[in-house]
Amino acid sequence: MNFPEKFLWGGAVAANQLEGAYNEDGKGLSIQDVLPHGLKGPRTDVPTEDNLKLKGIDFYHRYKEDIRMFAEMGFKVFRTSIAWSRIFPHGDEEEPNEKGLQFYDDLFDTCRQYGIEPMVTISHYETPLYLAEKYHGWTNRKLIDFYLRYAKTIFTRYKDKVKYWLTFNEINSILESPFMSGGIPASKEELSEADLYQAIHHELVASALATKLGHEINPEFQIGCMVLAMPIYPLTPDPSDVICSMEQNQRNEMFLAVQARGEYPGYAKRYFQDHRIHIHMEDGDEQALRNTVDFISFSYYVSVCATADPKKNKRGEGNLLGGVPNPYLKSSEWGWQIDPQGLRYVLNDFWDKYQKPLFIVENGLGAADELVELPDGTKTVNDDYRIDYMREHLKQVGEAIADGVPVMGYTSWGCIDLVSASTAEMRKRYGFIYVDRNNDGSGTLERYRKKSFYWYQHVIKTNGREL
Ligand code: BGP
Repeated sequence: MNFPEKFLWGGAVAANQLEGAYNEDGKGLSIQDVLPHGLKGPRTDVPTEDNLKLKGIDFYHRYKEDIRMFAEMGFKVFRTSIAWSRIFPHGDEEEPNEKGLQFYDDLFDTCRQYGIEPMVTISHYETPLYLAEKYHGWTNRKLIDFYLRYAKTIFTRYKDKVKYWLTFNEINSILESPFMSGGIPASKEELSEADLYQAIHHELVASALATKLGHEINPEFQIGCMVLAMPIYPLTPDPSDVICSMEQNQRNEMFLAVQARGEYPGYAKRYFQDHRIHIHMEDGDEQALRNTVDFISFSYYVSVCATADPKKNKRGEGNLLGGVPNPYLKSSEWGWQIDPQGLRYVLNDFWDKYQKPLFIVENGLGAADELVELPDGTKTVNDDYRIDYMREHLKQVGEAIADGVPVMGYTSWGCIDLVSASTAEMRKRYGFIYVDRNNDGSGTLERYRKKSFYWYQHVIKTNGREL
């Protein structure tokens, strides 16, 4: 496989899923601190002990050791998020929390020491809880100002340390999870489509204005959008299924179209009209949206199908969006269907439509690993299944590059084991590094190199020539 010379190999995480230290050094509560069971269970009023994220994998205190291990694998880039509530504990303060800023100074300095380029997600499912409770999250236009104040603070502070920025993690997942994704304290069923799309509009304006602001602060910044990419294939060649899949794809992809092209596409305007959705726009919003991103980043785990036939329209497991299972594909232990070729498809599709460089910022296999002891006493995980998964996906990235798609890099999800987002458990592991922590909260937090650690190290060393 021929990967470009400067290809950015690395791994990705999110603050709330690994840092822990949920109330240290002035950090405020985030929505994750009251979601002990992820999307699968109810919210609590206050943080409760069964919430594994409160301690995470204690990255807040152990990041130096962890980054050293990433460097040992040869990472060129490390994607993490800044926990918004470390910088602005409530979200609406005038002044930031210095101790929170200091933590990320140290973290980025450590990355740079090892020649690892940090990539920062500004908002990764961790809106300050106060903004959710007091302002009803992104349904409130005031969130645009709070977000921009936060963005300005971190852009200015880290302008010489961070070059790559992503505005919102999986921005389109708000369609399914308004609370986790948009800080809106309501379920999908409770929220009207008018309020949902108003919140989306606020996020899109915020993302565009942050892109503009970032470029003013440092013209060298590379600022990307981040979407959940999930091709929706027609379940059969019946033209009604084809149109059904087209419309469902458009619903997810509208976010990308606005951020990459700078305006709402025709199909979105039609959708708003047909569904009597009136988005309240203020003067200057349309102009603001024209600040398009420098590149497109996305997560890719699954593909699904769509059908116009109500009898066959049965939703399967998998990812935050989801759809009808594909009869040709196998699933992971958590029911997520595995489709390496779908990644080549997405890369080609996005490049053809938007003509912006692409970055795969999440991909990987969540599996229950078994820690075993080798004769020499060291412990490891023989995760050949993870290696197979990643090899097959990387082959397809190579195919897309051969198709002429400009791919900037690849950061595998959860490069070190962390708490899962949808189910908030430790048992579902993605890492090259095993962390001794279990669903019941027990464990020493020791780190162990899995077999995939050495495999990925070799992939990076050979720049993907040997997978
Ligand atoms: C994406 C999120 C991540 C992440 C990943 C895996 O949707 O951006 O935060 O966790 O999916 O999902 P899970 O942790 O539920 O297995």
